[in-house]
Amino acid sequence: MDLLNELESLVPELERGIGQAFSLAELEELRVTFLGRKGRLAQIMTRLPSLSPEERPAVGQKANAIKNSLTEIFDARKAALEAEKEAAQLARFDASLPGRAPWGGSLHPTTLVQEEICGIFQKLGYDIAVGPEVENDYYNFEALNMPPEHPARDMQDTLYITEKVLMRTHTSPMQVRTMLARKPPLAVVVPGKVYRRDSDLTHTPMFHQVEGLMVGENVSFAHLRGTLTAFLRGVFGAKTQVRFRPSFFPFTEPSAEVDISCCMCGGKGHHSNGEPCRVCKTTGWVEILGCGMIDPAVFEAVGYDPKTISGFAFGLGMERIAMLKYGIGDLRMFFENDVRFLSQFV
Ligand code: 2U9
Repeated sequence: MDLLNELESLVPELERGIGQAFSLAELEELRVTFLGRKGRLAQIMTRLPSLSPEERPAVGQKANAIKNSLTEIFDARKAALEAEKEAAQLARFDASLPGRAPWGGSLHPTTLVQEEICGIFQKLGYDIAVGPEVENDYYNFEALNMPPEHPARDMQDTLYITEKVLMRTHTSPMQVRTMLARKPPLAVVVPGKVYRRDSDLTHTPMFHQVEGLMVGENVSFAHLRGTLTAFLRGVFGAKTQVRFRPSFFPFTEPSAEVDISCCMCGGKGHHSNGEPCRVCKTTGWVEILGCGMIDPAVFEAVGYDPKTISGFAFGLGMERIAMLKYGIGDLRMFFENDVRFLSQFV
């Protein structure tokens, strides 16, 4: 019987074809040729009606068996080809290679300096306070012994919002707020952003300050010197030399500016190869902060009695500290957020 023979011949034919199918795509082509809707098996089955009713059941059963055989052969080859493909991929995979580390973030140098400075003062018993960047004229100037028309207001070119509302030019207004809210003795440091109408290679309209004050009975200039010397040695190393020069600020009297021995050349003014030090301009010293004894007029503004209460205050720019500590030569680096720069601080 022709149909039965034809059906049976499909199995060896597929086996021959499969022996030459080396890819999953070729295998799929074969599957369509043999088992597809218009494939070899389907075509043979279209002739089933030409058989006599007695012959049909046997041919039908045979067709089913052949279909199962074809499917089995096909599935086995498919599994083998897939296993080969995976083995080839694994052969290219080197499990001994180091893994790709996930990209880690890092803290901005200003943040690092802020955390270090605040940490040192916290250990000395100071509280941390933060306040508004948009301030009233009163807290930023008037309470700090700078009445309207005071020439000291020209020292800081201010970003005004209205006549009486401005971007704070220092963090001092928060210290005024703290003194108004509390009674002495108190010791606080105030870190944060400050704003000035100033923009060139060494000045940005926004920068970061930390200011601090200690207020109580019998707080003296000796306490100021001891505190700031310990603080600066904490940041720049125990061998750091510290010197105080007379200066002027409207809110402190007497006032001083503080220099440290240059951390780039070790205070020598020159590097070991004889090159002149650019950071201290060969002087061996760099200016690092301003300070002084709080002016009696400031105590009066916050309702403290300057006859029984005294205190010291200091202020510094954090970008400047970070530049000296990390040897950063250009202030603009702090504000560009270039990841190649930022990722160096871990
Ligand atoms: C109150 C009273 C006094 C804070 C002080 C300085 C000296 C000072 C500058 C350093 C570099 C600002 O960032 S900078 O440009 N600051 O020199 N600051 S005394 O004195 C105060 C603060 C608050 C109530």
